[in-house]
Amino acid sequence: MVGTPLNLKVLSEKQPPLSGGHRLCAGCAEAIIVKQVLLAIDDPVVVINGTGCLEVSTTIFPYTAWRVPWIHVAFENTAAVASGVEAAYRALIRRGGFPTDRRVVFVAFAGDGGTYDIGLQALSGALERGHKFLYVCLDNEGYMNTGIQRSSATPRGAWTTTTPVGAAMPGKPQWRKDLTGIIAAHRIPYVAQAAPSHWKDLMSKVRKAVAVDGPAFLNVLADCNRGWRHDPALTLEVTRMAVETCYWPLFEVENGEWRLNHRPRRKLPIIEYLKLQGRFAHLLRPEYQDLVEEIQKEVDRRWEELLHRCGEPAGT
Ligand SMILES: Cc1ncc(C[n+]2csc(CCOP(=O)(O)OP(=O)(O)O)c2C)c(N)n1
Repeated sequence: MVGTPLNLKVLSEKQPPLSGGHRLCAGCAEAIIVKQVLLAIDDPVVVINGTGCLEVSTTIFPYTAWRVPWIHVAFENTAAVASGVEAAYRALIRRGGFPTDRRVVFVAFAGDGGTYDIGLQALSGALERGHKFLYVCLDNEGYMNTGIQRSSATPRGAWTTTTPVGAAMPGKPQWRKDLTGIIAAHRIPYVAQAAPSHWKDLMSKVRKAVAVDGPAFLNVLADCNRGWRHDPALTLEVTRMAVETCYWPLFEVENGEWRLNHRPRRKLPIIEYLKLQGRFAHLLRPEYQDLVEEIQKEVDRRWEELLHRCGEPAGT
């Protein structure tokens, strides 16, 4: 992939797209991911940002932390607005009213609430119409900005304020939605799953995503220490454990071809991931051991399915 080399020396010399002084929580993965995504792109960028933590924390009136053009849109229509902006850009070029020496890249950011749930229809439509933009889902597995409510991305067994832990409920009763699989079923040119702990993998995926001629989608695990209940210093450690337990595998689907990007040398048991986070603290108690076993089985089942799709030998 052409462009600035993806090494730390060169990247540290580039100006970050978000200035210091934004109001995202200490240790928030969203700030890390936004920097990784935008620093991977050398062309001019326009950001389309659905409502959520990223938007409210970076643009507290009358200030903004964005150093790139940025548009805020409603919760439900991030992809529809990205389509409109991209279509307007193409129309301007057709009329000869826009310089074409450097192309503009359109990047949409939205949370899992805005993507898995409420913005899914707009996203599906934009992908089917073939607009050329990169959509990044910042998947922190809940509606965090409004106080840690469950979403369809929240994993089974997780505590949230709307899936409490008690006699009636062991945290969220349902399995999480496989959004990356749903997006891959749209047969767009590029779909991938990434994590900020594996920054080079993530940034290489961004490079591929913005190079394709059509829509691209990245689902990125976005640790939220407020909602996941852990020390803010552990963001990347928790994220790495999500990858090493195969809870959050790193893979890509390029023109329909599935490829695994990281195979842990030793697949760790899911409890290693669960025990780092207060939202799963109850699962360490003896009465929830059956649920932990069920979660392990589901992780294994999804991992084996992925290995099969990627043409990899079966796991252990
Ligand atoms: C149509 C609509 N419903 C509800 C809200 C209130 N609201 C604002 S942000 C938010 C949560 C966003 O969750 P998510 O998309 O997962 O992003 P996060 O804040 O977790 O990054 C909600 C429910 C809204 N702004 N618009």
